[in-house]
Amino acid sequence: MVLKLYSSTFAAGGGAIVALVLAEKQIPFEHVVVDMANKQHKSPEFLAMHPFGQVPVIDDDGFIVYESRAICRYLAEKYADKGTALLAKNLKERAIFEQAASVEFANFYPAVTKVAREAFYKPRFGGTTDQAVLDEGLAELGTKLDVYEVILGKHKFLAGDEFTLADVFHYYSAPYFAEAGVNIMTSKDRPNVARWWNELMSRPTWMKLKAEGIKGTA
Ligand SMILES: N[C@@H](CCC(=O)N[C@@H](CS)C(=O)NCC(=O)O)C(=O)O
Repeated sequence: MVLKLYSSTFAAGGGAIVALVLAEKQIPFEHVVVDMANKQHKSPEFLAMHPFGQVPVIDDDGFIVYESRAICRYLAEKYADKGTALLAKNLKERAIFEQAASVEFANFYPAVTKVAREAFYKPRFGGTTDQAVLDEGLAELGTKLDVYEVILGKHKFLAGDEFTLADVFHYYSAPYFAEAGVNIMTSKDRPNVARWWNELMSRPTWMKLKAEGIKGTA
C-alpha cells in the first residue's frame, strides 16, 4: 500500500518538512488533505492516529507515525539508499548530525515561533502584530543566528558539508519569513547564514513544493 501523508496543502510547518523529505527521497505518496477548518484533525478517527490531534501524520502500510521530525528520521532511515542521503553514516558524523538537529529544536525553532506568531499568524487570522513583541523575538532570533554565523563559517551546511535532515528541519518556518516579509535570514550582517539560507531556499525540491503546495505523487 502506498504511503499516506495527512496534512494541509500549504507547504509550511511539519507537513512541509515531511513533504520535502519525500521529494528528496523520491518516495511516492498519497496526500490526504485534512480539513482543518472543519476540525477534522480533532475527530475521533484522526485522534486515533494522533492523540494530540495535529498534522502531519503518516500511514506507512498501517504503521502510523506522528511528529514531523520523527517522521523525517523514519523515512530517511527506511530509504537510506534512495535519493539524497540526509543522514550521517558513521557514529561520529551521526553525533554531529544529532547535535545540529538539537540546535534547531532548542535554539532556532523556539525563537522563530515567537516571530512567526507576531509577523505571520496574527495578521493572517485577524489579530494585530505587537511590534514590541516582534522586535523582542527578532532580537532573540538574532542572537541565535550570530552563533549560526560562526558554525556556518566552518562548513557548508549545519552538520557539515552535506545537506542533512538538520538543514531540512529549518524549512518548517521558512514560509513564515517569506510571507511576513521578514528578511533576517538573509541579512548582510551574517553572510554565512545568508549563503546557507539562499542555498536552502533555491533547492529545486523546495522551489517546487513552495510553488505547487503539497501534492501526492502516487
Ligand atoms: N511538533 C509537531 C507540531 C505539529 C503542529 O503544531 N501542527 C499544526 C499544523 S503545522 C497543527 O496541527 N495545529 C492544529 C492544532 O494544534 O490543533 C510536529 O512537528 O509535527
